[in-house]
Amino acid sequence: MDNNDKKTMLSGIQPSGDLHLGNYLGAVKNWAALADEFNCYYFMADLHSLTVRQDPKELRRRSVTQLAQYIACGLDPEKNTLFIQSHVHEHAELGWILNCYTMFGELSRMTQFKDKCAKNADNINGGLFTYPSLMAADILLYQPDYVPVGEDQKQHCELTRDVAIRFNNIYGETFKVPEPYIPKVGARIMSLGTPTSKMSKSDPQGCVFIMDKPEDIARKFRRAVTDSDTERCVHYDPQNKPGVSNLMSIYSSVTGKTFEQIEREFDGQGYGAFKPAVGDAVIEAMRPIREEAERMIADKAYLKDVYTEGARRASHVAAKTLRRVYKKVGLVEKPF
Ligand code: ATP
Ligand code: LTN
Repeated sequence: MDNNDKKTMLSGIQPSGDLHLGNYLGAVKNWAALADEFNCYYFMADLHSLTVRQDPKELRRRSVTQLAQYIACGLDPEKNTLFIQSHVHEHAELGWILNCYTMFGELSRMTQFKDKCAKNADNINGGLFTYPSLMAADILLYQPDYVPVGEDQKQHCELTRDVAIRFNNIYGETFKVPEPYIPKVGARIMSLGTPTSKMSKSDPQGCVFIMDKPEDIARKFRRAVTDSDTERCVHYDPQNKPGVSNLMSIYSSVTGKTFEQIEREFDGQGYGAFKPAVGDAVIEAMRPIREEAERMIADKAYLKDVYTEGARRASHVAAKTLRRVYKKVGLVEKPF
């Protein structure tokens, strides 16, 4: 049960593929460090994944393997509430209500919607458009203070705040208005192939998955696109040297070294030495995570226990908020 003296954190990731380095460095790694200080809720956003066509068997499998990856990345199920979004039906129900308080114009402005339309031109469905209302529901059900996400989700978090404020203005204080919580380093890990676009599972060549074998990680870093400047020195300048700056962010995130320390370490060595060094550091950081995740994926009963207990705890909180909302908007109380 929640400790009322602590603030609350909540976040989710779609189980539409294995977790990648962007998800890890921009999100999950930072979540693990918050468990003692906050009441934390993290979920597999399986309902969100349906906005893009999924193979049903794969989606089911990935929702559970993502849980194993969360735990392997350091999310202790004793300290965090870990659950599958669709197990808590209040998400879909509040999502509908909030759809009615989210404006067409607001939804039309979402960058992720525009990006996904471009990538899925043959399936621009209503769910893709109203995705942010469901995300607002995911968040507001738990009254969190902070929503830890990567930079790309900031716009959705801001829309959530606007919807919460709009609802509170009409019906009186109902939702806590949450803040996005974005890490300083790692908030936007870029593709190793196209360092001007974010690392994303839809671009497997530029994307390092936490379950990748060491030799695959090494190859992806060796082939990482660097910059065409003539000096070829390891220097942080995201405007003019996006490739090497991205590698520096990754190296800094996995080793804890500052950009100045990295520049000194590779002074006079050029990109040829830097790229494999980043690959090696990532391999070592990912090794224990991959091994632990593989071990847990084999233990289905354990994972089931974790998501069962998670859904039980999450439902308790979500049901309370939804009851208040139903009452405020004028729905008749359910008699049984
Ligand atoms: P898609 O491939 O569909 O764009 P994704 O790989 O971006 O998906 P999400 O489920 O959208 O994955 O993101 C999960 C979390 O990881 C979010 O908090 C998001 O901000 C963060 N995240 C995703 N990609 C990156 C990235 N390249 N750098 C930093 N954080 C990221
Ligand atoms: N939209 C997010 C995933 C997501 C989420 C959430 C994140 C769904 N619901 C609630 C934080 C809080 C994404 O695409 N990364």
